[in-house]
Amino acid sequence: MNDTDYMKLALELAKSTQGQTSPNPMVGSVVVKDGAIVGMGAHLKAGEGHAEVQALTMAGEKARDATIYVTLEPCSHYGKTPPCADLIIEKGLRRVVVATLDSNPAVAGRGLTRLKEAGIEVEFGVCQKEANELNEVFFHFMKHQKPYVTLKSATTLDGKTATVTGKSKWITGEEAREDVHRYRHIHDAILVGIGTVLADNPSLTTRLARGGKNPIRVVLDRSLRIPIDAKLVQDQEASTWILTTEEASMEKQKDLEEYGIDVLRLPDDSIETVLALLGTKGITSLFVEGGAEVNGSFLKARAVDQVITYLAPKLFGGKLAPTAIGGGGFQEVEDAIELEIKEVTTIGKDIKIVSHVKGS
Ligand code: AOF
Ligand code: ZN
Repeated sequence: MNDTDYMKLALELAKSTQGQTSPNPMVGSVVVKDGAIVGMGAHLKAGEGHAEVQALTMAGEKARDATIYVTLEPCSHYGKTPPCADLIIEKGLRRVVVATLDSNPAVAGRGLTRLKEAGIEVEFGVCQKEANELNEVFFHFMKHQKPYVTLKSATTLDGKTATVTGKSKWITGEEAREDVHRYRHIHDAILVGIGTVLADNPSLTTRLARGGKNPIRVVLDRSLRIPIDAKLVQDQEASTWILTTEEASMEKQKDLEEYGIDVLRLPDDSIETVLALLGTKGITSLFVEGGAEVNGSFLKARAVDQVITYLAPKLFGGKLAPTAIGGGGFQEVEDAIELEIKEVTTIGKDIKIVSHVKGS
């Protein structure tokens, strides 16, 4: 095993915590002494020990003169937990191998500096690309203070989300629908427009065989049209935030609040305002499940970072059958949102395409 092998192991440990560390990054760590692994660990949950703390606790006295591999620069600040750089110094490690920098302004290179100043050998950049990809959401949030936005759609091969008569159950198969639930699990929040609530009465929870975390459910509803008997209001399955405007009735707001729903009034319901609000509330990742109008607003606002498209081998046809992204659209070809395809896979009988918006 060389440096890259150990770092890959640390990356695997980190990856396995996807969906449970927010707003913190996923971080893994391995401690190696005389060619043997003496400790390993991952950061499991915000507020709990960092990856280095877990791995060093396992290593105990063996940490002295050992090498520690960490997928993210060890922290140098007091957050909910004390600085990992200090712990590494105190435990007497000889060498620290780090994949990438922590862009948290409270750290941002200071962790590495502190280790070097203590005379510890620091190796930087092993598996850096993989480490950056792993925590894309965290880095995005640190940079913009706004959630990383993933827009999901499921359509027929001719791009339809329903037939001309509005029938949409089901377009994609079971496997693809289960994949959507995995995305719900790893997101802080899921967002739909009031049109979708009125049309589908969705529950927007995570339903996976082995359980999973429900994202906070966010509904854009500028005049509080949501029915009190909607599942989102009644089921008490997850936190639900309804983003509305001053035009909404106070009385309706009170009715909703009695069910534990958070009604948040915004000066306007532009996507920019919505994302800024979600950012201040610590939402690092947002899964947008439409419908077409809301998807269109996100597109127009150029507020999408990742697009997940499921394509079912079916054709609905029909000029008036809806497509995934509505709204006004762009006038010019040059205005198009340019995507870079990252992954094309088959999932059950369907095709899944993961693409990233260029430059986001
Ligand atoms: C590490 N190792 O495993 C993680 C780090 O509130 P705290 O104390 O948990 O600090 C959270 C910040 O610490 C987080 O924003 C990020 O900068 C860093 N996360 N650092 O050395 C870890 N999870
Ligand atoms: Zn730390």
